[in-house]
Amino acid sequence: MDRRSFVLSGAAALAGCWLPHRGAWAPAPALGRPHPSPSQLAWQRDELAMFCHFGVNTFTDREWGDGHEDPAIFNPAHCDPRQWARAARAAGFRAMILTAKHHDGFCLWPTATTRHSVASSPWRDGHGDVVREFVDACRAEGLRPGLYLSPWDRNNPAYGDSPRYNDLYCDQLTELLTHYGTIAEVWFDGANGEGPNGRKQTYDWPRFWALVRRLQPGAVMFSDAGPDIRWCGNERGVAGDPNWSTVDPGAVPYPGASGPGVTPALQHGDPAGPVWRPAEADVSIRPGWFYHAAEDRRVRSVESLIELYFSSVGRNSKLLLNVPPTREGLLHDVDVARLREFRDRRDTLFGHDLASGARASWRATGPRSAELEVALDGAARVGIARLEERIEGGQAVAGYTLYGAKGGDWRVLSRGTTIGYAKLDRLEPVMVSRVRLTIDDAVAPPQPLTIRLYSV
Ligand code: FUL
Repeated sequence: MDRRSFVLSGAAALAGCWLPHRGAWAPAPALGRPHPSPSQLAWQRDELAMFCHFGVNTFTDREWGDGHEDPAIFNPAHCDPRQWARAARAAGFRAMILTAKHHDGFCLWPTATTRHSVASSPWRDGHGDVVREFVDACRAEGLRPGLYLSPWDRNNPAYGDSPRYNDLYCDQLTELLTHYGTIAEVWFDGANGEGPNGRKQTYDWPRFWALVRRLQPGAVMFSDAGPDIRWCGNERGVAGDPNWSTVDPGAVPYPGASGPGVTPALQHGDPAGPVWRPAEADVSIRPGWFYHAAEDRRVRSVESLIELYFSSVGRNSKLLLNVPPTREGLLHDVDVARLREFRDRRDTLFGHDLASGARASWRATGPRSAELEVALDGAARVGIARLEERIEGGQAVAGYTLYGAKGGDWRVLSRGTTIGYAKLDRLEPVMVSRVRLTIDDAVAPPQPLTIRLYSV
């Protein structure tokens, strides 16, 4: 057995394997229905993560660098990842992900793999390490750190020379995953463009994934094709409805796969899918991913951020909201203020659960149906419902109806398909003293779930 198949088989035993006949990665078989691993559960419970796109593009005012940038341009005067982390924490975010390398190939840590890095920049006299400051800041503020390492590299001469570049990419992953403590999420972009020589690269995904699994067994890996977390299929922060956390791994076999079935598979998952791979919804607080001064007046409004919360967390997904540092190396005041307002608005909306402590009764009404009735402490005006399945055992609900009553007459408040970790429904505001949730359709016997109710 050569080194590579040894690594692969080791990782397969730990957490999954490559299925050559399907061209897809599958996790180790779990007992019973697909359900989240402890790392996937922790990922989902974060609900909110902040994305930080930072690098040479910040200084060139571009979105995609071409790899010819002079490292001398990277010189943030007041680089302070602690300020980023404080703003994230104050806004209720629980994780943060940094672009350690974007498509331009410039590395934000002093890598031994290339000179195209902070070590060749004037920042901190070439002795700086953004990744180090970033992970330290995350830990100081109680956030779980994640790293984005773009496979597409428009600077490195090895790109397009597939085995050589795959080795180099693995070396970069190894540096990032062995020098900086525990990493919660590794973010793989599916972009696969031409390298400096105009050649295209064939990525060795099974090898990359097995390496991450071996070096950071507790990290979740994100990409179009997981293996742990899938892309939601758009960069607008909108998860599908329905949104199953289970997938058929053959539907999106590798990152960057295209075809008519790919976007629906990413958006909706598959109720019959044998693999647990929940969707992450990434979107930027500004039009671009990188900071551009011209966009200072185009930062999303608090209403828009609340919409994103409903279309991501409220649809069984997780919101990865990009807030890009400026050329100073700080989050802009406008963005910081908006994050704070986002938190305040959520506190106002979700601060008081009218159903908390209420009497609830649950009964199965058939093999795939059930009913939950909640009696409130008197009548209350409700405007939002949050429904939650206990996903530790998997996801079951495929169709539901929520009813409310004040006296004897029940009226429909909302109808939906999937619930999963959380489903948020906006309701026509109405006075109710009792609510009833009927599970009308499910892919497995439904388990007792939770209803939270809020006024507006
Ligand atoms: C995309 C990249 O091309 C964008 O620049 C950005 O990093 C986004 C999150 O992913 O695929």
